[in-house]
Amino acid sequence: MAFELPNLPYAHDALVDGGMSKETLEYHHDLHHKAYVDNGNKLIEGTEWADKSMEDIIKGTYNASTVAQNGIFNNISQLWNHNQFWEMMGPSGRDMPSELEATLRDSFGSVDKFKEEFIAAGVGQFGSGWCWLVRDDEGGLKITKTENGVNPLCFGQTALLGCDVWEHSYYIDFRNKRPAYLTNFLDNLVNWENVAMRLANA
Ligand code: MN3
Repeated sequence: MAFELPNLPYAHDALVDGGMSKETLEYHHDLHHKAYVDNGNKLIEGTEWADKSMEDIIKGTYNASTVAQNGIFNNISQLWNHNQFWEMMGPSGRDMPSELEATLRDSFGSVDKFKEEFIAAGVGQFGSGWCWLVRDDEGGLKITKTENGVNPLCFGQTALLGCDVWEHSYYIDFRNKRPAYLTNFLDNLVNWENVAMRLANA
């Protein structure tokens, strides 16, 4: 069965107050994300992956040795990444649940330290990719960065929060200022309730 482009969980202009424009979401969701869906569907058609879950495809094609498998990985992992990304954001003005705040304090020393490390990972990712807050298989929280479409599923980790640092994610609103985009993401865009829910379900 073919994968579908999910609707955004909010209106295209819902994040404007949080610093992400309607134009960014129109390009990023309606065009970039859709292209991953369309290309991914085309590439898996008639292959062993045609009726597999996104998760199985991502784990099964990560670091594969053929160009065809790499193409499937790139598109299906980016499809999955963006499905998570929209859910991880929301209209601004919502507080971090206190349990999550306590967990971040225990893991990183303080919420500010967590933010510093997350931003440093995103800034330090050379070229296209993502930075993540993950829960590893031993239950610890850590911050990682990945290139291109690679994501925490590839390493058996649970994605709690991820930020897209491909230029298409920030060039309309922040031009070349990736650090400002990352700071704004954490301060004004993250849906912390979604992060807390992912942690509770991990
Ligand atoms: Mn993107």
